[in-house]
Amino acid sequence: MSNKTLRNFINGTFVDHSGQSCFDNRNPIDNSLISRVAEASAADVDSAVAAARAGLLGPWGKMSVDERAGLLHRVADGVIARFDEFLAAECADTGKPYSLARHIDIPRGAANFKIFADLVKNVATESFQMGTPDGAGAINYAIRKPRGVIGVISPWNLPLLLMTWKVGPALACGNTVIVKPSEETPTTANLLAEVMNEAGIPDGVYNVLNGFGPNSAGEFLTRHHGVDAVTFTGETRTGAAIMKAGADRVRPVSFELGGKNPAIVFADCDLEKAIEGTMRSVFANCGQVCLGTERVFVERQIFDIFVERLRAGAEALRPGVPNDPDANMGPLISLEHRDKVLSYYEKAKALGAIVVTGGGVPDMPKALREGAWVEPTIWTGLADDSIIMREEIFGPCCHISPFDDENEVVRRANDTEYGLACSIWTENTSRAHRVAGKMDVGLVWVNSWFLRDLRTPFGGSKMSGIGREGGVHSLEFYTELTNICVKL
Ligand code: NAD
Ligand code: 6OD
Repeated sequence: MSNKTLRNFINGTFVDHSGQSCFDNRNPIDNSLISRVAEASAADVDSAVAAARAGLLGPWGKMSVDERAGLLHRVADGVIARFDEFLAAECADTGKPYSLARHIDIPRGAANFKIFADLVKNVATESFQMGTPDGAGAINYAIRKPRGVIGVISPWNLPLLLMTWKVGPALACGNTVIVKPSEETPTTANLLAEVMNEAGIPDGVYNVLNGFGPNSAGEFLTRHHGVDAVTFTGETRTGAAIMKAGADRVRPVSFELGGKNPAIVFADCDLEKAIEGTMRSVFANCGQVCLGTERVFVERQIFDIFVERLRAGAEALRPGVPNDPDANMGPLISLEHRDKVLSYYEKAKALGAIVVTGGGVPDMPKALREGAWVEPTIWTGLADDSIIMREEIFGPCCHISPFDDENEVVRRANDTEYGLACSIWTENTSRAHRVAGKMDVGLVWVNSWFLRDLRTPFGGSKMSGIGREGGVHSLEFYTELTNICVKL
């Protein structure tokens, strides 16, 4: 039993948690206790907001862009210097394989600071000359200012990566932040607080509040009048609650929400690449990636071989603990989330799906039986309007349907309330561009998946989000533009 307690981090200090209510942080591989976590009260939220507001006026607010960027490089270097600690913490909180977190979560957690620090140094603002009746003219130029205190609410699936994806640009633009990590995965936000202090980030610039959503730190933060903007990644219905919380003060929000992403596999694809990519897009991180594929459409000529190859791939996946070099699949995030995923597995059966593989809980060694393990699962045979095809499941599963022509598959793939991502597999370049342009989503990958250039716009349409972040689009959200018009 662990006796470690994670504390809230306010104004550069881990605050005393005596007398505070604490909750358990459990490891999903076996449900063992990792740590206790001090839940932030409304008074802690007030203190964090006061610290973050003061932080805007302190040394942070007076630094040049170069000075701030230099400090953010030190933060990135500090994460890399403590790589193994971040890796162990992230894998304990999530159960994900070291092999995955080593290549994605931790390096991206560091890169998010460097990329945006460099970006802000190199983006010009706009300027327009205009004529005036007296002939003298005028000049307009726009300047960017930080928005102020940014509330960052993040999820559990890629905790460090998705939190720093917001914190990196927010700080690069000169804001201060209050992070509310997911209650399921609080550890790396806490470790990052130590790195912030080691790097010399001034007090009040980075604050961390632990807790839940409704009637807890999440809601207290998003309702707080001292917060100038909220950036959120998580479920669509949570986004709706956060939007309502900020509505009376018309506060800006940036939302990265759920998805029900299609993959479209044409008969002229490179089958090896399509199978490899779809294996990743369906099963990576135990299917808990917002960009992941849950609806696969395969052209009828290759339907049977594709289903057979994906089945073989799914059955070759090896569930196991994060540091097992032979394992390539972890558990779901929690027993509660497993109940949700298993309820869809049952619904699929009840609807008459053909269960190509999986559909239940794997037989794990005794020591891991209390963990949130679930089988990778593939279905065929369901209608496009079935619940399995419409609702985000967020588990290692997909439904595969055949299609006969391009227009038909575009219509069916777009027939969803979500609009986050799509993968298209074809060797026909014209078709790739044609179909890509018709997809009602924020992100299309052709012959790949989750290939990320951080300078590009990222986000979803329809119920998958509001706004875009990445590159200059992050600057649009994390800064306020003032146009100055000078009459000559
Ligand atoms: P979630 O919405 O349950 O929780 C996300 C965060 O919001 C947590 O920190 C939680 O405590 C907080 N929260 C919950 N209710 C709140 C409230 N009323 N007010 C303020 N904060 C509140 O999401 P999750 O289960 O952690 O993550 C999985 C979901 O996130 C999936 O739907 C997935 O698609 C989505 N997601 C989207 C993206 C994207 O980029 N579009 C990326 C990752 C995850
Ligand atoms: O790569 C990113 O920047 C990003 N936001 C990824 C989101 C993954 C969702 O689970």
